[in-house]
Amino acid sequence: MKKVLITGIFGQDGAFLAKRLLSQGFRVFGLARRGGSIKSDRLRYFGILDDVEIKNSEIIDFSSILKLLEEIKPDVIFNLAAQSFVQDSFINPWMTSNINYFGVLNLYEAIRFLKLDCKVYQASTSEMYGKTIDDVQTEKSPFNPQSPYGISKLAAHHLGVIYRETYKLKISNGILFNHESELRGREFVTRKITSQLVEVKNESRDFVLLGNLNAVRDWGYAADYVKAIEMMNFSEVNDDFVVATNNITSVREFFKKSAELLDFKPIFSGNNAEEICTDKKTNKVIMKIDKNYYRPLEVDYLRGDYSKINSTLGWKPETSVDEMIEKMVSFDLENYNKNIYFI
Ligand code: NAP
Ligand code: F7E
Repeated sequence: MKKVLITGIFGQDGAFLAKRLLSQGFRVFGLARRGGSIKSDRLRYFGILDDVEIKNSEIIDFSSILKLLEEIKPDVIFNLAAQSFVQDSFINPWMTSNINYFGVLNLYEAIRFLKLDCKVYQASTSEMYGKTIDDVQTEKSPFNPQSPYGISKLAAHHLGVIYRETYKLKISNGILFNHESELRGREFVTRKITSQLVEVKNESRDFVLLGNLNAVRDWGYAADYVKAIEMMNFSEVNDDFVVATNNITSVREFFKKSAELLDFKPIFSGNNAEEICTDKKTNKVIMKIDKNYYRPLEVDYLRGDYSKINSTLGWKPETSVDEMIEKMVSFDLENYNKNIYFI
């Protein structure tokens, strides 16, 4: 039975991936930092917490990673562990860089030291493109990161390329564009919108406070995207692949679609920080701008071309952004007040 190690297993992608791999009979180990039981909520939600072998470890502690790899000797590693919140990377740039770059260096050096012949997936990101020049980003588009998060991930991305070429490590970098789900952390804008709009509907919140409504993202569904990363790590190819939908939606449109599913009639008025959204049915304000949610530097526009992974591995997105928003809104409605947090 193949042994798979997933770092960051308590996160959104870790949970979807563990569920997929367990259902195919793999032995799944999960690297996670010690923490309250709330961190394992996603695995508990899928009913798989007892099926994964959780190892408490720290990606930034080299000796801890070395001992873990020596003990497990995994055939396949998915490195998902990261400080993944872009806004937080401006507040904690050192820790973000430490986890997202030096953590990856630790992993690759431990693999080299132990001479493991394993496949590795590294979670690269569309944030590496940052201030984009191309209308649609491919594996060949220039990188121009706009945050400490983007820089840390770009450094790790290049490290993977260098270790693949120099030491023949079997590394694939997945350049994943934003992917969301009902298991997404509530600080990210999509789940913030769906969960807080449900609270507005239930009258336990007055309105949703948001930042830049004009930001445009290529949003896909996380369950589709973990299928792509599984395909990368179980193929013979070691390469870099964009995973995206090639469809774009602004934050404003995402809010509007979510509000309409909850039977609001959203009307936007005002400009910039004075913009509000009113429910035409009740005349109540359901969204306001809070400048605290503006980023020091913004990534305005991302749109990915998934042709390479489609022609090489046969992957394509299956869930549209509208279907995904429906899933997220339904989930938040059903689970309102049930204390399911997915932090
Ligand atoms: P997530 O929900 O934030 O999960 C990341 C996990 O990493 C968390 O469970 C976190 O655990 C863990 N972690 C953080 N620091 C760690 C450390 N020092 N040692 C061990 N574990 C640590 O992120 P996700 O959305 O599932 O994304 C998975 C990966 O893909 C991340 O690397 C992210 O940067 C990348 N990515 C995500 C997207 C997206 O749109 N979702 C797009 C492109 C790339 P704690 O609770 O202990 O912090
Ligand atoms: O922001 C704008 C914000 O925090 C999306 C991570 O998974 O995807 C994610 O990074 C956009 C930004 O995701 C609010 O300014 C407006 O333009 O949901 P987000 P992100 O920064 O794109 C990439 C691919 C990753 O790799 C990351 O790990 O929405 N926005 N108002 C807001 N964002 C938040 N969070 N909160 C707001 O109130």
